[in-house]
Amino acid sequence: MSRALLVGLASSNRERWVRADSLDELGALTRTAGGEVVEKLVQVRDRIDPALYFGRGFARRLGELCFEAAVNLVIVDEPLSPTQQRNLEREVGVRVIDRSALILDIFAVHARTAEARLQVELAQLEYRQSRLVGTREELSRLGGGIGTRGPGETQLEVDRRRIRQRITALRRGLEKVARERAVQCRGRSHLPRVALVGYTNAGKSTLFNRLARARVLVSDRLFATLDANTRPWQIADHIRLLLTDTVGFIRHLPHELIASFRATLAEVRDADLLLHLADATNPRLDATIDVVHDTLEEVGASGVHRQLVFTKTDGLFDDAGRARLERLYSGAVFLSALTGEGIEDLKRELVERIESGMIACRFSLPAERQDLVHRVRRSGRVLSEAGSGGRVQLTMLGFPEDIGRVRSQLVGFVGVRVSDRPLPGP
Ligand SMILES: Nc1nc2c(ncn2[C@@H]2O[C@H](COP(=O)(O)OP(=O)(O)OP(=O)(O)O)[C@@H](O)[C@H]2O)c(=O)[nH]1
Ligand SMILES: [Mg+2]
Repeated sequence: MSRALLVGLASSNRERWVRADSLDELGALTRTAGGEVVEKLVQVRDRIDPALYFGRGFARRLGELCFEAAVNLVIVDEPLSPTQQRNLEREVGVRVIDRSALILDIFAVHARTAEARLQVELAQLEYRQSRLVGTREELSRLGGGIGTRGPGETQLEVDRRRIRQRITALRRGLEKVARERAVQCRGRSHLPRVALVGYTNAGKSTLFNRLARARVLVSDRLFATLDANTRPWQIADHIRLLLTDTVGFIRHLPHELIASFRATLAEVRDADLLLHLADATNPRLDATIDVVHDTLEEVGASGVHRQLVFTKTDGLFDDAGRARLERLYSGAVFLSALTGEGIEDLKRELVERIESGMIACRFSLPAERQDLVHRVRRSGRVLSEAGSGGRVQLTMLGFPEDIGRVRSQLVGFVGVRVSDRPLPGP
């Protein structure tokens, strides 16, 4: 069991509180990884020490604290350079890791599907490879001495080559998985795709389960979901869509992870609409929203339409908090996946958005051809239906693909008339 000391740097006294919040989150990450948080400390210092990250006096105090409190792991809240990490370890006397390494560790433990495992391994190797740079002598496990001198491959070079080979193999494996996924998706490609995105623990999987009647893992631990799950969702009689639940984001999500999760995140990039879920009870709510925006940009999904959805409203106890959010984020939907409050609002919003991309079409058919009438009815939503003089008039609203398909099927049938009709109202 790791007994951990969590530390961060604040550039001023004012920034101290921001850092304290961030350390709380680091604490949640630590517990998720199975560690115990012994103490949290912030140093206020106006600049980062290039060699040691913290000031020397502070680092020495950390060492004493580790000894006194039997701490065996120090976790720094921000990314450390390899040099800073090594120097700190020497100064403190216990293992030192940064936020990125901790997140990578959680991903490694939580990865369940074959694809997620490959992606995590790739990210870890790339992280490690970046740490191998410039540490020539130290990583040479053979050390110096007779038999190791002269030209020839050093241990570091062997390590580097092995890592490179494994990275190439992993990339190939992942490309294969991505190709297979693309083939699977082709069959249902014309359905609208809606993806749930958001900060880790925002409640994405809980809402996904409720909407798509799925049973993916929900947990209070961070990064419970590391893969993408897609299910059809019949949101209304005439609208079926594909709903995707996927991996959450966090502050300082290592770039290596974002890069290696490209295939999983393709579901986000290729979506027609993103539902950005934000936990309304999170004390760092605004910061989490910004982080999600930044990460979506990094993922290449900043161009996809977005709808902000505040979750866990059952935990909002004061009206002022909600009023502030309504003012600040107009157009957002509020819901609780636990009580079901607001779910209908979300559905209405989604149906409206989806219908705005649909087209209307008027069909006139001989009444005795009920088979054709049936076929037309199934192509979308019936806006109006009337019968007179042995004929049936149907006005349909549907996806261009579905309406187009039924139109081409009806061509050539005697007595069938089709005409386009503009959508009613704005
Ligand atoms: N009170 C309350 N808790 C909720 C609600 N929705 C989700 N939760 C809880 O929030 C925690 C996280 O839920 P998840 O659905 O796993 O969150 P997630 O966004 O999928 O998280 P990751 O997959 O880890 O990124 C769980 O303990 C849920 O029970 C809600 O509407 N109200
Ligand atoms: Mg989840």
